[in-house]
Amino acid sequence: MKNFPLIFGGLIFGILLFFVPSGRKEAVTGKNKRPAVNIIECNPAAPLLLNVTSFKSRYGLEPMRVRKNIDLLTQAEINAIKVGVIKMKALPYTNPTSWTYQSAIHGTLLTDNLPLWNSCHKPTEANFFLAWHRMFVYFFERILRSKSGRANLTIPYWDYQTNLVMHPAFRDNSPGNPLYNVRTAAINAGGALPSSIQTAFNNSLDIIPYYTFQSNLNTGPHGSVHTAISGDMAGVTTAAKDPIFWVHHSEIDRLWEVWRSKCAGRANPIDTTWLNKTYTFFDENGTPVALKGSDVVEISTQLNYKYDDLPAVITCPAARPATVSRQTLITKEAPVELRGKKQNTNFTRESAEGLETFVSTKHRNTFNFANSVTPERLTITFEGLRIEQMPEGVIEVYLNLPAGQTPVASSKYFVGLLDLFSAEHHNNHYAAVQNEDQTEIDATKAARALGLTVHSLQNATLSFYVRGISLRGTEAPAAAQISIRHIKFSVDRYQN
Ligand SMILES: [Cu+2]
Repeated sequence: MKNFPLIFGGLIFGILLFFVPSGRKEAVTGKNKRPAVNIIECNPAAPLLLNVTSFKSRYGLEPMRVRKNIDLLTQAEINAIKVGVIKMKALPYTNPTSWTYQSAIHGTLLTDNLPLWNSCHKPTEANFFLAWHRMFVYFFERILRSKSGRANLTIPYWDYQTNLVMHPAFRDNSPGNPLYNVRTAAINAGGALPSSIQTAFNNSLDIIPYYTFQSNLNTGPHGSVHTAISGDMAGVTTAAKDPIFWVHHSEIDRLWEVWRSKCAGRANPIDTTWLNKTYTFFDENGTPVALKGSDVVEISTQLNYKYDDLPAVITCPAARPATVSRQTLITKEAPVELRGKKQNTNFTRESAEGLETFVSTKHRNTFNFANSVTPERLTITFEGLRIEQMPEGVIEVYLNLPAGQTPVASSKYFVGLLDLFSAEHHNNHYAAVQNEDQTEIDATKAARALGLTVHSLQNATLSFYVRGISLRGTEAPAAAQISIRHIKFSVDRYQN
């Protein structure tokens, strides 16, 4: 109860927020030509700051709720989700608990710029990708639950490791099904996502430093699921309109916990910037509420939910996150053009100044890619992505794939997936800004498997392969039209 004045004050400010016209809001709506994403309302004035203690005063003592694998849901549970979605979709879009308002918090093409709209995927806030989406899904789940009338409703997760086919409830196009959306035809016909998505998720979970894990999860498999499903899911400004978005992000949230449960040095951030970062959302009453990074690190004790296949509390021996320094070794300046199904590019005779420094300062021609807390890590950065045609599938990237060899994601040459989700967003909104439209892949696993030396890095080849959706055992045709201005190889060094 000692937080009562804080809560009461927050409530008053929250109420005021809806009656006091915001000058900033007016200034913004007057200029509809400006890209919506540049106007970011992360924090409406004085939201109610929540934490474990104030949760209890506000929402009462809540039971532990369990997020389940979507394939294990009963028909009654699926029906309750449908009821909630129908009710949210029926509300006016200006209501913060409506379907349109909630999806607009992630991103929208509407120009009203109501509080919190377009909060997501700012390039400068990539370090908060997992935390922001954890809060976003959590408060959306509270809203959906209250609309559904089912006391223990949770958002199920789509476990890509056990099933690459979208749940039928989301593909059923009978009139009135609120979970149906227009997507890649082969997906809605029951086709399987490419299995390279499974490999890419697994590779992310192998990465020990938090920010590297998060980045590789975000800009590889997470984004590739978005673009492979396509339709609304392919763009940041529309993604959360597709009901499958929430199931996808429940899985992304679960994978954060799966990663933690693997221990061996994996640990959440401890830097104060991350811990104190505050984001605002709306709860089921339409009240603006805020959480800090430090409020979402233990889901069962802080947010009262767990996943059906994981322990409620994950305990690992204490680990100290490593610090990172990056050295760029090779840059390929010449643009790479992917036109169609596959493309090779090599780095012979490209700019390699960093490489000379690396060799001379370290007196060696090997890398330390050992699988430990503080190895060196190889990152490939793709700058200046331009997408003219999105593939109906994913783009697999291979390192030093021998000529004539069939690209297979389970092979040692597989590096990861080229993320077009965030790049597409930047193309729309940051086209004038250099270096914004970039993505990267952690290539350490392939580098280790290939026994990469400085010399072999200098002669590296990258191969791009467009992989389509697999429908009844046959890969659907898929092609892309993409150009990349620069490709860089960097080595990150970690120190404990
Ligand atoms: Cu997403």
